[in-house]
Amino acid sequence: MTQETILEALRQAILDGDSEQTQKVCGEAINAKVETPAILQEGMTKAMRMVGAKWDAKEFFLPEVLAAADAMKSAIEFMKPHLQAKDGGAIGTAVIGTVKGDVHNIGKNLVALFLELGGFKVFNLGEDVSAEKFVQTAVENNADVIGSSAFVSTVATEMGRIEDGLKAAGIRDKVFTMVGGAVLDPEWAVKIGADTYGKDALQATQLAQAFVSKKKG
Ligand code: B12
Repeated sequence: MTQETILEALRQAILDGDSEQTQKVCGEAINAKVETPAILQEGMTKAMRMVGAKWDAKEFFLPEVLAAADAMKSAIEFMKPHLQAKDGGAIGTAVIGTVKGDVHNIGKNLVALFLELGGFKVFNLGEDVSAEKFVQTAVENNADVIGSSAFVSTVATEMGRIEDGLKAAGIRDKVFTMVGGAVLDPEWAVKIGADTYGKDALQATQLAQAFVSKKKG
């Protein structure tokens, strides 16, 4: 099987919401020495984008989306031990979560995984996380980067509360704040005073890496 055939099979397994088949194809991709960035980007991430498009086009409904989300979770679990974070210890500490009132976690978990692969120690706070929890975790762990994710526009205001909380804690100038999620855009980051908007997990990781390398000189 060619690399493209394997990646196509992986996307199909996720779209079918078939967790067992998803893990089987991930195993085949590893055995066939498909590069892990291709598995993550062209296989897993692209599949979930297709799920999003099918949802928007009303071709997929709740059961299909939930099954695909489960398959994606099984792919992340399967891939974790096969991924090697950069050698030489963590390059920085990142705190990431989905804001209060929002339960979407697929995109956020991909960003967490990519940050880990990019050399960060990651505190993944999960979903429905208050601004206070983001700030407290950042203070306690001397974080370099805070990434907040929102997919429902009405709750994205919680991201502005993270900015306020960081200022109140006196650490706003020590951390790099990134926001992301399907319904946001770069203007939102400007509006709430975040340092950047990240369009995907790869860009988020590159921005975070650029910040820490500048900070640590
Ligand atoms: C899957 C899904 C669900 C699943 C979530 C399962 C899960 N475990 O996450 C379920 C079915 C539970 C769900 C529920 C709801 N959903 Co929904 N959902 C989606 C869907 C179809 C796909 C989202 C997704 O996972 N995409 C795949 C990921 C991989 O791609 P991505 O989102 O682009 O993520 C990348 C980037 O955004 C970025 N990124 C993500 N986070 C971060 C963070 C940082 C810091 C950075 C830098 C980057 C970054 O990197 C990611 C990886 O590359 C979208 C539609 C869409 N087109 O996106 C709607 C969507 C997000 N949902 C929507 C809504 C309205 C809801 C509900 C309110 C529905 C309802 N009426 O009950 C509830 C929300 C409940 C709540 N309080 O949270 C709306 C939001 C609309 C809006 N403007 O607010 C959308 C856009 C659908 C629509 N067109 O109406 N949903």
